[in-house]
Amino acid sequence: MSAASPGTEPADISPIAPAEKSGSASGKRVLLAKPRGYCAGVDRAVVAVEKALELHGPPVYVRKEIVHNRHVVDTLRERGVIFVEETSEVPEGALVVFSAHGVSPAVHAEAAERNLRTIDATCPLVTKVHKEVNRFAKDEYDILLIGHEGHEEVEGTAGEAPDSVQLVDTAADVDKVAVRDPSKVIWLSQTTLSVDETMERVDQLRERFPEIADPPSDDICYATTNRQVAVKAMAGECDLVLVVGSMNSSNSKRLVEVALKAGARASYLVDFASEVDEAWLEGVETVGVTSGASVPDLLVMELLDWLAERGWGDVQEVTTADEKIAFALPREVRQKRA
Ligand code: 0CH
Ligand code: SF4
Repeated sequence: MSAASPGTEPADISPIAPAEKSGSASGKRVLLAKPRGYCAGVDRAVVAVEKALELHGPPVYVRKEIVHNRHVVDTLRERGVIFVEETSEVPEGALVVFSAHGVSPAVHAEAAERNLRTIDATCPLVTKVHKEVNRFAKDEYDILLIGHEGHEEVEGTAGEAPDSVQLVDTAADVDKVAVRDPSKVIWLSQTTLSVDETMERVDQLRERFPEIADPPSDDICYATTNRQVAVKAMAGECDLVLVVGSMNSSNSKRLVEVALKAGARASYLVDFASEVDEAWLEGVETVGVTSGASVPDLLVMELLDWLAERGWGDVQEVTTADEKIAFALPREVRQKRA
């Protein structure tokens, strides 16, 4: 995996806002990670729902949260989206969008049985992992899927070939795995994991199965990797790292863990600036700020305003990558776009 040791690349640090008198004089500053926030898959999924609302009018049903972000979900709900847990809750013939995290073939089949009109907003990089599962299951491999138990993405991915896939979440799971032929084993992963922890899990798997094959290309996606590289580059200089993101967002939670491991003295996940506890700022000079891949940058700007009001107005952006990836919208909303 090419991203096994992120954090070693040089970071470009540049001021993006003039230092406030109170901030710079007191040593108070903010390091703002770049890249942060929306990835191409999230942007595509959210725009797909917005287009569905425009084209078909409310209600538009969405199975599960379109992305794991409270603000995004609440905003779309206000605009007429009805979020459901399962397609069985969607009225016959209605329009349902599948979330960015992907769904299993069983969910597609159930939607077809109920004559639902569907828009699949699964990120193409999640679909890529689904295809890998299919390919290796056909070749009779045992697939060890590293990921978080109960997470929607691994449910969808494992559902491609449930008899061939075993989930490996904790270190203890490594001992539980049983394979048919140790020379035909491959590991794949959820797209939004900690890069370093995943490689630890792979090392443990390789101790048990020395011939285990690596994925044909990285499953942890570019966005997850880049956000971890950026937070690593600044964490060592930070007394506190604030990560904007929701509690059920795997990639956002990983940013807190990565920040702490990379040397931040403290780190917290907040949905909104209003959730920051002023006590966290006691004795703090440098505050790092970043956000998960499902977080609109508006929420980060609100946090920067909140910090500026308290003396942290000197903001320097720490840039470790320039992302230019964009995905075409799902066919159903793309065709009618013009
Ligand atoms: O990080 P997770 O997978 O929990 O999801 P999110 O916060 O909605 O971020 C977008 C990732 C979507 C699928 O890879
Ligand atoms: Fe796609 Fe990665 Fe974004 Fe998930 S985090 S939606 S895999 S680009």
